[in-house]
Amino acid sequence: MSAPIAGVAGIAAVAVGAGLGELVGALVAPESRPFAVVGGALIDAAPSWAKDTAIALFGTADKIALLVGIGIVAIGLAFFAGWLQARRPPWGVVLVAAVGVAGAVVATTRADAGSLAWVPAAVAGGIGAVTLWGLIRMLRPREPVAADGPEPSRRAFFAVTGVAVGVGVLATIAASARRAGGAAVEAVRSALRLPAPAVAASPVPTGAELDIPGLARVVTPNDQFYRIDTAIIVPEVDPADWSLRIHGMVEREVVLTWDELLALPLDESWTTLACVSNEVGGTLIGNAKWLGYPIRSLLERAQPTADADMVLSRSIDGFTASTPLDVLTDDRDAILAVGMNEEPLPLEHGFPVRMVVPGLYGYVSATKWVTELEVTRFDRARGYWTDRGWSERGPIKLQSRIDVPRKQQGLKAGDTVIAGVAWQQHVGVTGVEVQIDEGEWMPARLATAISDDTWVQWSMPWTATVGDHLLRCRAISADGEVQTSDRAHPAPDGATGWHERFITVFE
Ligand SMILES: Nc1nc2c(c(=O)[nH]1)N[C@H]1C(S)=C(S)[C@@H](COP(=O)(O)O)O[C@H]1N2
Ligand SMILES: [Mo]
Repeated sequence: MSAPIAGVAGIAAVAVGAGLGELVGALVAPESRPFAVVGGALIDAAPSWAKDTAIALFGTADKIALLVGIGIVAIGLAFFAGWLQARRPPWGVVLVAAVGVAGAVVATTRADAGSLAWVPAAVAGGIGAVTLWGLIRMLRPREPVAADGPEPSRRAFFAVTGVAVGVGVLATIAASARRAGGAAVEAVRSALRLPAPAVAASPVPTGAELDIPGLARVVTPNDQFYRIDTAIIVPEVDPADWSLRIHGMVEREVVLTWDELLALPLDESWTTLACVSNEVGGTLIGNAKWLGYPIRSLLERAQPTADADMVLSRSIDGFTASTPLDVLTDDRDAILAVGMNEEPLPLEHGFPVRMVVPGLYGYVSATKWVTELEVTRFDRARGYWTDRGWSERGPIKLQSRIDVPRKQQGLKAGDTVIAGVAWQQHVGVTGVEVQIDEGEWMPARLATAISDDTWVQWSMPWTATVGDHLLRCRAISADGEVQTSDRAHPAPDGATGWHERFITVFE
């Protein structure tokens, strides 16, 4: 039998196995669906340069890219298993079964594994192996080959192969539909009414929103807010099941339930979140009005011991962030947030509860789906990304970005505007300067900042002349620091350098 046909048998067998594994997973152990387990394990195993590259290449579509990558590798492996089973039975079947067993083992080691975590991968491996065995057996000639047309077993082979692929595809579709249809937590979320704030945030000051087309809005709508996390499947945490445990180096352990949290006086605050992976000029940053309870007040209840210097926050899916204790206990708005722009947190932004800490990159502060605060020391515990080569501390660096004129837009000569945003959360920005064609730095007009914890818009009128131009910007902080021109990559603690943009102006 030919290698391609045996390979197709392998792909069909793996398709039906994986599809049914996904479907069974959607029914009994949604967090442990085969693709999610493999994707999650790969994300956790990936070194920091791989995260960096993935985000640089695919941005917030990095997880879709990963799943496509896993799919391609799975197809290659399946083809090989088919070929192997035809050449050296039973090794193709053994390979498929072994991958299933390995998947089942990995599934049980994931942070969010339930007692049935091993089932989806076991189903996938089992069905894949049996199907492969049967398909390759059908291809073995047992009767004399008929004179005209393909032998009957071969026709049956193609029929069964087609059915297997079809079942695999349908099961995968059914699995995703089941997830969408079974979004019970989303229903809980949309029915939820958050309490009114005890202390409301000041409204967006007049003059904070310059309203320039193409310029990032000063308040980022939730559905446009960047999303970065290691979760292949967005965790679905029912508030009724949620609790937060504060433990470790504390005088007394504190456990807080959802109802207890909502009964506390909640404050609103404006904070601009930023990702350490944001390149100069990048868009992994957004500003929102958050509603939540000061972490400081919770820590007061728990009473950290004198030698503690860090809080390791942990999410339901095992992500951890190391936040300096003094940042969580000073007067800034470091909160356990339940609301984002006057709504409950969207699921992908950490529903029901996340941390928001002004001034620190998200990877050391903004734990979504948070369930645990362990008071500890930097020399005793490390956060998720620190284990992967990023710094244990991540204060946000002074940065600015040009939003308009846009790169793609063919600009016409004449009066126009250069505009963008600048930020250094919890320090504040006092100026932005613009340089055109390597000339003198000129002060831009700074919009009114909402607060030192948020980014600020800036603009500068420009009479654009025909030809190519190089625009640059740099920010000046409230500390008097001038944004450095030194270029640094995001790893290990945030990108630096000036954002620049080449613009061609037409007549
Ligand atoms: N549970 C969990 N929380 C997390 C992460 C994660 O991977 N898992 N990523 C962090 C990082 S790196 C960033 S930049 C912010 C992003 O928050 P957002 O997706 O709401 O914008 O979440 C942080 N909180
Ligand atoms: Mo991040």
